[in-house]
Amino acid sequence: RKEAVRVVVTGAAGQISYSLLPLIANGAMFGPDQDVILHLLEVEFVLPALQGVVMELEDGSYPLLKDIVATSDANVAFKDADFAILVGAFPRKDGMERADLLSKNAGIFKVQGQALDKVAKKSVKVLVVGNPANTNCLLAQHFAPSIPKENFTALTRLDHNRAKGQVAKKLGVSVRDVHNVIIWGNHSSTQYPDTTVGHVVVNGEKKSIRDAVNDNKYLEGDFISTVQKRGAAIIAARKFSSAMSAANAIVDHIRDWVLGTPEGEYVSMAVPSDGSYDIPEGVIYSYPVTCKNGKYTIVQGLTVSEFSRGKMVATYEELADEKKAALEQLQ
Ligand code: NAX
Repeated sequence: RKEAVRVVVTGAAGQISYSLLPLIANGAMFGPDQDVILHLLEVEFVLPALQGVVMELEDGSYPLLKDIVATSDANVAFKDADFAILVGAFPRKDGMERADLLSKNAGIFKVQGQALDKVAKKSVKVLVVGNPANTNCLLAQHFAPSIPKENFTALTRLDHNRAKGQVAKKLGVSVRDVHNVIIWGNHSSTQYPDTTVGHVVVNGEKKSIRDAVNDNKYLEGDFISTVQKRGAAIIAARKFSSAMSAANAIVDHIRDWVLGTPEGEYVSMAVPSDGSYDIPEGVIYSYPVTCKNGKYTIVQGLTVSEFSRGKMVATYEELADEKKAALEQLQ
């Protein structure tokens, strides 16, 4: 049997984790022959509730779940971690200033970055989910200089899956038939869901999404805003933010990163910008990627229209502003 992987989940008693932990324990993330050890991190006053989650995991009788560590100490949680899924973050409260939110989160991701640096495996793969996810990821990376920069990623797969879902619904096809939608930039309302590259396969025939939908006004208007505002629509309907779909997207992100993407298939991951598509280095930016052998590669050479360029730059500028504000909070 392969050695068990140690998977840290922060915010482990929260609502996303409640949907996520059973998926990790049942093999959806790493496959049916990979044992896992869950390291659950929570703030101290939530530890009693976390014990309830631990009991439920024990009662789940998951054959792949080898052990559980539950703690409020980051240096215990991140010890020897192979994967770190950072879900816990300080939530935005009514009337809270943006600077306040950035400052509260900067504190959290500084501590967790330092703990990763100190005690995690140097090969640890990090996925930040807690908002503002891209900038929180940048902070964790900043405070973990001994871990390769490219190991730090943030979640835009939920946005990617939402975009796919909207195209499928519009065309009355399965999401299985929709390929290579792209999310560029920030996991925020400035993200750019791009359908200029993707295609659909309908009745065995391959067509660009543009041709199949045949309504550019929709694809450059309502489609984009529906995806951008989907999170808010779910909060309005459910009174809680998306959790089931977020957990599912987290599994998709890590599974594809580790086990690879199907030939020719692009997925969206927020990763350190490297100058690709003229987005300057130094932010965590969502790009189309393919994955193989545990590594992601940014898809190169796609044609970018003027419309796309404007949106890609706007979401970059928001990330550059967030970075500046977050770094100021730390001084
Ligand atoms: P919950 O409020 O249900 O859970 C968060 C948990 O994190 C709480 O139990 C809290 O005690 C814990 N926590 C807070 N600070 C912590 C710390 N320093 N260390 C460890 N645990 C800590 O939120 P939930 O609905 O689970 O959402 C979690 C985060 O995901 C939020 O920031 C949310 O905005 C973000 N999301 C990001 C998405 C993405 O696509 N990137 C989509 C879903 C979600 O909105």
